[in-house]
Amino acid sequence: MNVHAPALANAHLPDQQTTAFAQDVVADLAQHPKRLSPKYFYDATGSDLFEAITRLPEYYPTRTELGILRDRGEEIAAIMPEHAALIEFGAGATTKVRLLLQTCKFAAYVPVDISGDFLNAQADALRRDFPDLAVHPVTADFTTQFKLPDAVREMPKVGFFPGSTIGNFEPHEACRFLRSARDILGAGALMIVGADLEKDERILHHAYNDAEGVTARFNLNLLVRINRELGGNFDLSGFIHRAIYNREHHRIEMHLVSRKPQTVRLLGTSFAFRAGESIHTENSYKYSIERFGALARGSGWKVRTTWTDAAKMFSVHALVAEG
Ligand code: AVI
Repeated sequence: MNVHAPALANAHLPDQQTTAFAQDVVADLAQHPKRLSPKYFYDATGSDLFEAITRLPEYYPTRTELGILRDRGEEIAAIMPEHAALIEFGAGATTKVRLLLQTCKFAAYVPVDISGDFLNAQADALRRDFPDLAVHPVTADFTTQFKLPDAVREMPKVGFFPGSTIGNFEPHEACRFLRSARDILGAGALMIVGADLEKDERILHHAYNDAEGVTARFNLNLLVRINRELGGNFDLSGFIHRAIYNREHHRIEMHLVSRKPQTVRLLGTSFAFRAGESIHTENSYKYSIERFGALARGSGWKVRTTWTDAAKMFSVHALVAEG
């Protein structure tokens, strides 16, 4: 696991989740157009590939968001309540949260993630490095209504959802997630959310069509995973990665496009592909500051402050939960 995509991940699936994976794949490949959920990108290989993506020269979001959190550290610290609990929705690499924990003084940290083993390993490392911080990991799907630990119930709450993972939700899902986060954190809580900004389409194109082909491998790894875990027989050379910017919907779309007519079998079902037919694997929505503000307001939050980098590539929003 890694940076922040893992917010969508459930690597090392227990059996119940393998069944969900199988059901989702069979149902999604039967759709017109065919699709697959981006949450299944993040097996061990997919997580490593995503981490490699975050280091690519073309992929600006990770380093730009880190730069904002670093450069605006004092301003961010200034609006944090005292003795607060920081609740991170999805827990990937701890780079960003470590930065926040260094600049702001939190009493407790609650990382929430579906992968318990991973979470506990991260929690142990944080306890070692921040001995005054109470760390209370919660194993749960952070998009659902999970319960906060009793130990933080009386503390002021600050949510943290970096990485522009919100952009991988459909707008109605993003709204549902923000509403649920507000219900969990309570009125008056703060929430720090990272969101990728709309920008020159060429920059977006290169960020998702990198010269080294790492994003292509990341996308194709979904088929590798289906072959391995669900006994599929996808011919990897029969599909190519395609990422395009959909201007109307303000999103990068990732697809796997069949190079030829072919039939793929998995779990006793056959799926026929026409030449040029695509499997839609991911949307990555890009928000203007105004559209993100509208999303937040429509989901029970008020925008308190928005920070961007000088080139306006990425935004970090501080939201306040309405009563
Ligand atoms: C995790 N998420 C914010 C990434 C994004 O940019 O939407 C996932 C990704 N897909 C391709 N490259 C990176």
